[in-house]
Amino acid sequence: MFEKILIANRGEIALRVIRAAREMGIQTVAVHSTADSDAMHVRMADESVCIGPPSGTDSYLSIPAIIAACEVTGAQAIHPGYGFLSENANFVQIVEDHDLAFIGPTAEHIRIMGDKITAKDTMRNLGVPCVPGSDGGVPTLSEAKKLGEEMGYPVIIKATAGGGGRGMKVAQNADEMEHAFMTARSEGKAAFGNDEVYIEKYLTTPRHIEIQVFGDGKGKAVHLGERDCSLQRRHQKVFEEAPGPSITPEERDRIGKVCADAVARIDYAGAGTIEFLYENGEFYFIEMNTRLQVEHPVTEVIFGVDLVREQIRVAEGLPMSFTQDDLVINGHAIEVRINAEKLPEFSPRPGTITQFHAPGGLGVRMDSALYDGYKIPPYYDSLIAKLIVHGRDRASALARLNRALSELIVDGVDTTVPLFHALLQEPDILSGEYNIHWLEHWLETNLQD
Ligand code: MV4
Repeated sequence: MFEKILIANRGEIALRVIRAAREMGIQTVAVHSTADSDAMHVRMADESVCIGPPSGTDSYLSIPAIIAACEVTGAQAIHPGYGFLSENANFVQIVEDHDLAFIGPTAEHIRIMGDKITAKDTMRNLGVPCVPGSDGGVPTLSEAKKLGEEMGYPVIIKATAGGGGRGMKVAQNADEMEHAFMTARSEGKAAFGNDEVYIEKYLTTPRHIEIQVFGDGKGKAVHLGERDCSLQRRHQKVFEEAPGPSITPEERDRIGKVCADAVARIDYAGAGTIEFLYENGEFYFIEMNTRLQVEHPVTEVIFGVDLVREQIRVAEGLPMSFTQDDLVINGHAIEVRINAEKLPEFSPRPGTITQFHAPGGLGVRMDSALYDGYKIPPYYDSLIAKLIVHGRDRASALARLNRALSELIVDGVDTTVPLFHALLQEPDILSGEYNIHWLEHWLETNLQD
């Protein structure tokens, strides 16, 4: 059993892990940059270690500094949170080489899913439905053009090292192929040092539906349904909900079982998310994320489970504390991401919080590291709070979101809160009829002066 764990992260997700650890009687070590000396995660942890200057590269991404912090404090395991080192296979290898435990999947699983061609090939072989496209990499423009003719346009060219929307180009017709192919390649090369690309049929109006899976690393796995994360701007999610308003219980059971079986067969350990595009009643695998995700709370509240506690248990070699039959959905949950950003450009607005009041009451959860007088540093992500509401059905959750937003006070910086007040007036949001393009289109017609 772990007596002490180190959290290699900051902000609300560091608090999330500290809270789970404390409930398990595990001591916590926070790490922080010099810009985060007064941060809430430092105050809330049992101990803290300064690991470097403000830049994330020199602090939260510094592998030697984090390993040294474990050695100095005697922490036995590392929880990476999301972002930073959470999907860095090399880091996981180094952690294990130092006889420390990584609270997450193996380096090998992270590596497989980090390469999108290998991930897709692995998932297809495990029986997961994928977007039709090239089998593996497409090395030349002439092969790309041949595939375009065979598959029919539009197609999308994706960098194998990409993900989250980077190194992706759509070709609407044969004339656009050369430019799309070359651009995806050079973006892949520039951003990830890998110019390998693959091609898929381009789905024009899908929803983004992701399945939460959880494995014990020993051949057992479960699914915890889906989240609909279609409301995104520039590949940043802004509003997520569970269950997905377009998914039936039969569809959930079917795709959920496919996903749980797939990760069970590879002995996957811990939390994972299998991302799909969903169009005309069909699921098409695109990527797998081998981490706890920002939006995990909507799943936690409808299933009544603590995913971080389960991650820690599995990393200790314990079994999961539930079986598939124990996992029953209760109601509906919505998360909105409150960013310190100025609308309509969503430009980051670091600064001092002059007044903060978190909403509360039945069915309201606020995951945030804010406090009165907190100074949001300019060096990191602009997410400052996640407001999660839970209701007996979708309509109650929407009403509760409206009520909670009206209680919330964040003064001193601009935030994305006005966006959510506006979205709650939209018939398509109230009815759940949106796809991956809805928000960008709405922002163009409603927010640009
Ligand atoms: C696609 C697609 C349409 N067809 N693949 C964007 C991020 C990356 N995770 C995959 N992405 C997409 N892949 C095929 N074959 C459309 C997108 C996409 C998207 C996906 C999910 C949520 C928002 C999106 C916004 C634009 C494009």
